[in-house]
Amino acid sequence: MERILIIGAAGQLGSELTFTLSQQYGGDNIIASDLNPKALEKFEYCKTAVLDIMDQDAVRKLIKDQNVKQIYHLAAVLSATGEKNPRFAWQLNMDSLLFVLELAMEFKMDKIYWPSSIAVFGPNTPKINTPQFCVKEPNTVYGISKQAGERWCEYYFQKFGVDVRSLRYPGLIGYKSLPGGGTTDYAVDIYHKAIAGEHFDCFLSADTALPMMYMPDAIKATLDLMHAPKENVKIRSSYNLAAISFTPEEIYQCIKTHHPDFTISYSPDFRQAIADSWPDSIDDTRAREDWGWKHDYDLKKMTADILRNLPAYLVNF
Ligand code: NAD
Ligand code: AKB
Repeated sequence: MERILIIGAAGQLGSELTFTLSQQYGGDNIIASDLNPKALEKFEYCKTAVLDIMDQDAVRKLIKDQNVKQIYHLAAVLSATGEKNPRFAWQLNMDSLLFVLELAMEFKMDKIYWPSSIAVFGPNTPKINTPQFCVKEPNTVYGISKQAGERWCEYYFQKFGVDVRSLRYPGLIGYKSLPGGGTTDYAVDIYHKAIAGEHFDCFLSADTALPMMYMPDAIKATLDLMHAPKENVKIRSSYNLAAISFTPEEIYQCIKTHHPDFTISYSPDFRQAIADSWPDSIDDTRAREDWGWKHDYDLKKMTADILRNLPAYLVNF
């Protein structure tokens, strides 16, 4: 039996991607792995493994023992946390990707998935409808690691034929796990505050527009890309991907239509500079043309869905 390994499965993206992969391939064929043993308890429907991606012997052993043929490598330090310990962020984000790409060659893997981010863009990038190919010059360690990672993915594809696929996600918004240290994560936290009946103090200014996406759309995009015929995946660095763009004030006003007493204040901190260096909106024409990407959720539909479903999840946090 050929298996799929998810590294960093217990995070925001992995928690939901692992569930859908288990539905598609059967839980016996999916191994959810993470550094955090406690967080793996939620995966009762698939195999699990406590695994540090930096422990090369342990990763090799698991791949061999379990006949792993696909890897979704999600473990990373995100933008805001990365700035607190840049050398560690570089080491984890870069060394782990290069290791996974080497493993793909060593074990003749079918496919690898590795997410990039809008953090590859920087202050000199066109801000509106940012094109697929343009000046990048990221100025966070997270963005630098994602840009370098994209170059390595394309290199391993062209030089060694590794079938590695990637998306430049915008800020991902889900309600099934807690924020993981990103600049866009205010848009996750704000729903928790609204449901709890608490005031929300936003670390970005009211008018900071950023590209965002609801998690079900992100899962759909990821699996559409991974299931696309190889010849349709024409970009081997990473695809621009877009759904919605909004500001903190716009998401607040949308939540307020459900919770009229909800209040907000704005206290921009170091994350404001990170957000200011990123695009307001993204042109994802290539993803739409090459493998048929289409998003389902706008701000209104996403907000209604989160506010309807989050209360039932809160007992698990
Ligand atoms: P997250 O921080 O929520 O989850 C990361 C997971 O990796 C955590 O469960 C953590 O325990 C695990 N991990 C950390 N170090 C590890 C190690 N050494 N070995 C094994 N596991 C380790 O992150 P996320 O939001 O789920 O993001 C997943 C991926 O998607 C990342 O590569 C991130 O850069 C990318 N991405 C996320 C977003 C977003 O908005 N969430 C946007 C763009 C790109
Ligand atoms: C972050 O804010 O760091 C992430 C991302 C956009 O990559 N959510």
